[in-house]
Amino acid sequence: MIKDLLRRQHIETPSWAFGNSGTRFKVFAQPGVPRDPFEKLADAAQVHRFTGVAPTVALHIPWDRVADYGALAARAAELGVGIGAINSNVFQDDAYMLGSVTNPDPRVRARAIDHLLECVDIMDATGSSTLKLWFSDGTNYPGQDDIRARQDRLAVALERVYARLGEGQRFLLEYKLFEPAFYVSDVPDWGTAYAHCLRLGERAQVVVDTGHHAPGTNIEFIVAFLLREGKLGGFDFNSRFYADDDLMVGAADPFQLFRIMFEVIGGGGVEAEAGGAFMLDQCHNIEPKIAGQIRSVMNVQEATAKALLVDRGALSVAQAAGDVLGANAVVMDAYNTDVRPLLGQVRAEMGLDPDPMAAYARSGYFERVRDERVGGAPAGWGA
Ligand code: RM4
Ligand code: MN
Repeated sequence: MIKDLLRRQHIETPSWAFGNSGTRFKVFAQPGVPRDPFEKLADAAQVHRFTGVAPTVALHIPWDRVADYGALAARAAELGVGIGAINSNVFQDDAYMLGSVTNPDPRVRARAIDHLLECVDIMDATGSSTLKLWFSDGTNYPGQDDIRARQDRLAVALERVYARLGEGQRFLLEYKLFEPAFYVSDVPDWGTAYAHCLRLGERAQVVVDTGHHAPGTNIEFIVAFLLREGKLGGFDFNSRFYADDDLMVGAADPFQLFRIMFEVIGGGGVEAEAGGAFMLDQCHNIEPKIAGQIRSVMNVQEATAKALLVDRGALSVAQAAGDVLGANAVVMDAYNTDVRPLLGQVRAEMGLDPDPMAAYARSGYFERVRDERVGGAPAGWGA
């Protein structure tokens, strides 16, 4: 059963992870970086080739704008991957300085809504079922704008997008505590996202970006609660030491990732039918990108395998008996198990190399694209 779930696990890679990224101080250019969305798909296909569990790629619009989305989807299929969530981007135009869908200027709001609707058109053209909405909207200073009016504007925009969704489509509303807004964020936390989604209906769900909370926030509680309400649409996985660091998931706190997966499994969210999207949302600023994605996928697999190993029967008995130490020991036993041999076996049974990092390094793919991809503009933030 455990092996079966691990084989069927589905982790989505983000197209933007393959482009150059950085901080506000510097974007370091790396060799071999894709120049267009087609090359990003080729890199994402490598992650799937060596892990076997990363069959879809999320797009970011306009970074991944192409003339023919049908052709992009067809190329993905040729490469053995599919198009995952469409991520809208209403945070990089000058027009959005004071917000997008919550901007005090109705013309800016209309422009932002048009973009969100265009993203649904792209879902239609690519066969994507999921729209991910993240708004950088907010204010920097007390009094700058009316908090309640901004909520009203947000609600109107979400209604418009919700009404446009077709059969089998949904949107995920993402929250973030702060940044780029430093005083009020219009969707700062899961409660705000949840309340908006609840008003709209089943096709609106919350997405938990693990880097978007205040330090010390108990993310696994949020996961357990949203799953119970049928409102957990998925994850943007990454890890952080300080704020929204977008580091490789499981790098900063593998125990937290395990605790999250433990709640996901407990709530039935690991099964494909539950519809949760397990997406990576990361930036590999200083490490090689494809290998960074492979490592991230493996980190999620390891946390999942450990969480699957928890002896739920023994745990229930200990919990019912009020055996605090016994219950905790059941969970810690699973966490402290080295699951790497098990995952190696699973991969071998899938016809893969048990060591994806080494297999990728041996494949020569990086050297090939490094030599081939000369000229053109490397993809990155804003491209
Ligand atoms: C945002 C948010 C979105 C992601 C962008 C790149 O902070 O996490 O999900 O699409 O970054
Ligand atoms: Mn995110």
